[in-house]
Amino acid sequence: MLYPQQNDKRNCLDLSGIWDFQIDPGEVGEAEGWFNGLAAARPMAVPASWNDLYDDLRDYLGMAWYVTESYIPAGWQGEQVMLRVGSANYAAKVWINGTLAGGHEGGHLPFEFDISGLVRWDAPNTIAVQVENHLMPNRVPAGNVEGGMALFMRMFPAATFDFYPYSGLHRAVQLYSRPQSHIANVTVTTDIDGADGIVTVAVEAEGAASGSVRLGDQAAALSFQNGTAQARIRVTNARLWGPDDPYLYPLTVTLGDATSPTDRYSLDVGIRTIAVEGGTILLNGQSIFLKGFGKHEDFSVSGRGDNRPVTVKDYALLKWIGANSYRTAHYPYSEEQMRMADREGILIIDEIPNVSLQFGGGDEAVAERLRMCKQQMSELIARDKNHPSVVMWSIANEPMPPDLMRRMMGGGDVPPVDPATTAFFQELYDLCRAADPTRLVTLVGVGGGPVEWLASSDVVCINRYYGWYSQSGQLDAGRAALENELDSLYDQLGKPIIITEFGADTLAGNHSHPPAMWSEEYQVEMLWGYLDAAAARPFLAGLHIWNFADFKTAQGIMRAASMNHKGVFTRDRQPKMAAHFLAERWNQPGSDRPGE
Ligand code: GCB
Repeated sequence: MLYPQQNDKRNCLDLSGIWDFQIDPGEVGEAEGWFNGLAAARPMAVPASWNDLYDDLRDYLGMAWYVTESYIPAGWQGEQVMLRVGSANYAAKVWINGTLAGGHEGGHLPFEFDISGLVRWDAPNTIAVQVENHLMPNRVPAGNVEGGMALFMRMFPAATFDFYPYSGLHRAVQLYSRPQSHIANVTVTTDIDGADGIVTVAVEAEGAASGSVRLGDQAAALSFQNGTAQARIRVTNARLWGPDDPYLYPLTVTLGDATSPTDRYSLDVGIRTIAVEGGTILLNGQSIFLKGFGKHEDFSVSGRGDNRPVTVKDYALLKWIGANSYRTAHYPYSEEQMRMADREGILIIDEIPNVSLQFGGGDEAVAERLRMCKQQMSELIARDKNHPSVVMWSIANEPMPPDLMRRMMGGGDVPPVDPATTAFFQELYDLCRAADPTRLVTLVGVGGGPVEWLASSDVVCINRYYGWYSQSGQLDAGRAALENELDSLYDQLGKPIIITEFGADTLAGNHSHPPAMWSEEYQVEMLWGYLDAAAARPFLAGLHIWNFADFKTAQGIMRAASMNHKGVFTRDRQPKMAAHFLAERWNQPGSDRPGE
């Protein structure tokens, strides 16, 4: 799905602003025609989570309605008029002037409808979106899961994941127009041949016979058959995209001939390759070490709503601290963030919200979860496939085998995991490789989780909390256990390893000598131990600290003040002591790969 854009053939109208809003706990709105207008509306910001804007909404996750009105410019008559929602968490339905346009499930990916047949030209159009975010065991991510870790964590609301289940229209709602004969899809892949870059552009179009592609100062013709065409452009002495030089070539696809084009679409192309060789990740054929964080889209007041000042600030802080990458834990981030990553040279591990998956509830329930995982994975690849920053797809974060507690305790032989669970993930690995053979695929494994689930990964990604959840308060013992496990994992799998999470809850301003848990000193010491352990192991291909910034969680005994405090920055983006230490270390070239 193409990101809407304004040019001489296409128009966009961003509906961000203050909408009418009303909760519908009895779920009567559809029968009562709330899509025509709300009887007891209060103002609501779009984009934003609704939870932190009114006292009574903090833990409200049920159904709610958003309504606004907009004229559609007269100049769009005769064009295809689309309505696009950037993110509605979790399920949504859209009405235009009282008629249902469509619905969508899954909280963090865009969806759009052709509403040409539903619009009025002589009066404002009523646009209504119904959103609900019930926590349910078969959703992805799941909530209200009985037993297991949920029993132990006792979170309120009952999320089965460690971040607040923010609800609402989290990204912009836009109207846009495109010509009847239009570019429907563009897929760009890049390769390197000696000093040259090879850029392949596959285009899907409706109602077009011919067109062209321009990349920088080169052009190639497109000739459509059954709606598809392809061009291949060789860029001599290509300037390759990477963290040190995130160079982007401007690409424009045009339909029709150059003198009277019918449609146009532009995007930026980074020429780069990503691959794995033994224990090393290769970006453009050169070894690269991923330094960075697991993040969240989270900020006070706006919740999970797209917050552009915070986006810009976060990228500035990533640069300041010397990071070159992050993982979109634990769901797809906004398209604006992916565009920033392209521009700033930040490598992305792009994850679907398949977090803390469990296999309970019977075969039908598991099949339903797999269906949702596949849908979200396909939609994510379709959305992000053209971003050079995205180097790896993550199909899951910390899925949980039924015997996880026993595995975590260790000791004794662990029986092999149920092969049906391995097959579940194999379907997702296969889906990614079929949809996008140009990127790496991973599954982010929990401590004690089955090695079988990691075996199909291109890069072994593991979350480890030695020195925090285990060996609590004992950094030396934690480090020894970490080193043992790293060596044994590499022996077994022979693939590059990224520790995608490690960290310690740290209350800013809390100091202790010698270092004790929750103090700034303990966080620094712990992170240092992991950085040193990795530096001594050439097969360690990256370190992502958990987390970039403190973030809100549900309430529970494990989370002081409903926050996860493992940030290296506070929630309002002020540095803890660890941030200064990291900035010094990560900004030294080669500091984490001695000898390179
Ligand atoms: C994890 C999860 C992450 C949590 C983190 C923690 O393993 O992947 O979502 O926030 O641990 O701090 O407990």
